[in-house]
Amino acid sequence: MTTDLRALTADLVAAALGAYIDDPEASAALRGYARRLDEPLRVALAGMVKAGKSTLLNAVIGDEIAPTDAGECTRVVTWYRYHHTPRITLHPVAGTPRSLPVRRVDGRLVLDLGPTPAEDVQRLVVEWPAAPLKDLILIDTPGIGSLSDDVSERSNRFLLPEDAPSEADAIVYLLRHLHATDLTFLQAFRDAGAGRSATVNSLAVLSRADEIGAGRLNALLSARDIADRYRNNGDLRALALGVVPIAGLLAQTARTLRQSEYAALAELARLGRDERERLLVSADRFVRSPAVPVEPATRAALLDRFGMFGIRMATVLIRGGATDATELAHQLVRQSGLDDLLRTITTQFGARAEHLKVRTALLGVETLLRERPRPGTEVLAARLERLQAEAHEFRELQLLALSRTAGLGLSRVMTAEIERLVGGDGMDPAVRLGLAEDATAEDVRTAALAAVRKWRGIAESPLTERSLAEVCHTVVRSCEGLAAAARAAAPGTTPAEDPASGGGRVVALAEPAPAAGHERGEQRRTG
Ligand SMILES: Nc1nc2c(ncn2[C@@H]2O[C@H](COP(=O)(O)OP(=O)(O)O)[C@@H](O)[C@H]2O)c(=O)[nH]1
Ligand SMILES: [Mg+2]
Repeated sequence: MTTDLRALTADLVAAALGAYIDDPEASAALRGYARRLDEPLRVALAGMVKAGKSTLLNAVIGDEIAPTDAGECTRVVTWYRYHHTPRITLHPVAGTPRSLPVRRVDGRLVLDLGPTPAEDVQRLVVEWPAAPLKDLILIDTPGIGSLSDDVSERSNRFLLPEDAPSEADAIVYLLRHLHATDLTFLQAFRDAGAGRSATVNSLAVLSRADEIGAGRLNALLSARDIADRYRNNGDLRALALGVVPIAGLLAQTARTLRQSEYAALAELARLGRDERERLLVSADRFVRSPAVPVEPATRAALLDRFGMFGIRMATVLIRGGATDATELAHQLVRQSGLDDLLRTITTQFGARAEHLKVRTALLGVETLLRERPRPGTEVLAARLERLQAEAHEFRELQLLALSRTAGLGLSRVMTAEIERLVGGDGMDPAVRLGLAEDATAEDVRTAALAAVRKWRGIAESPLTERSLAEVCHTVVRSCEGLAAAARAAAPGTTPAEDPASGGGRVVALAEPAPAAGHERGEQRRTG
């Protein structure tokens, strides 16, 4: 089904290219949409200045290739894509692209724009042989902040162009405290993709989570509580598919941990508990205290790479049995929240990558047809409309968006179930059906058929309003798809029972929706 949708979309883009072949700008855009369909999903990291975007990007890639903190480069939109050898290319606003040298200082990649001021750079493209980039194109964006600022304007122009779909198919939005600016931006990003295929394709990250508890070991737990509160907050809930806390600096350091750092931390871990705690009272005390078996310069370097929270966590883990650098790195990554984040990215974006890419391409064609109609393009517009209306994946996304924004006017329980069934908690069939992770294909099929009966029963009840019946039909289609896929996955099971034969039970309908404060199924597991 998805392959069909993608092939149909590619055909439509090709047909549009035929119609606009003498319009260089339009045909360049269309060729771009065609190429995008074949490339990995584009995920942009966005958020206010110093939210920790570049640090998180390094953590995901597992290498320090995105510049952090100040510097000209952090004012430029930078793309990270897979290539078997490292390559950096500067694309100026005007003129031909040029290569930049690949140079590291102290393990960190240095992006030097040379004589070109940041204003004149359209984008930097860093191609890197890092496995995670095979599945995702990551885009680091300058901070969003005050609207008058030229840096944030650049991000806005890139992520929210006025006359084309966004260059990013989805965003990971980092925030430290929920700020009005964050909500305004997320709203604009969602509305930029509005129209027929309106959907929610942002994931929020509560970043720098270690700072929440002033370096205490339970900082991540507090962060998780805050993330849960945000997740249930009406405003953010309507704009993001989830809220995941992360200690990005710790994740970055863990993914690039050096043997010498392990050795120094092991030395600190050997100190008595009281002595260690006295040392970790403040950053200043940590670096300056005399008579510590680790040199002050080494301590300062550890502080820079780990932060106080990371040092405390690492020494505790070493004392708890992390006996080498590999094991420590592994445990720190888990503690940082990176595993949870990657899992959420995979379930929310990875499994939907095809739909999100198709959606971008269709939005592009739609904009073009609207802004530059020509004799003969009505046929294309009709084809586009049919595709958007018929593709079930889009109906699911629309339903999810409707539920998250206007609401469905149903009880919490029913709303949560509908969202789950159409993939709001992740696209895994067991998750969608509320089954345990190790559910067999037969379990999935049985549950899917039961859901088909239930929702068809509701749809057909004379008490059900038409708008709700439409919602139910979408849910039924989703469940039929899940049942069919499970049947294909488990050949040799009994022939499918006909879901049409099931007389559904009518359940209580349309309790008034609660104003806010949704309790939703926990979609993450703590590592
Ligand atoms: N304590 C702590 N500091 C962080 C974390 N993530 C980033 N930082 C620091 O915050 C500053 C800004 O980070 P950066 O990634 O450049 O933010 P960006 O402007 O959003 O790209 C840097 O000094 C980072 O070391 C984190 O998880 N914990
Ligand atoms: Mg940055």
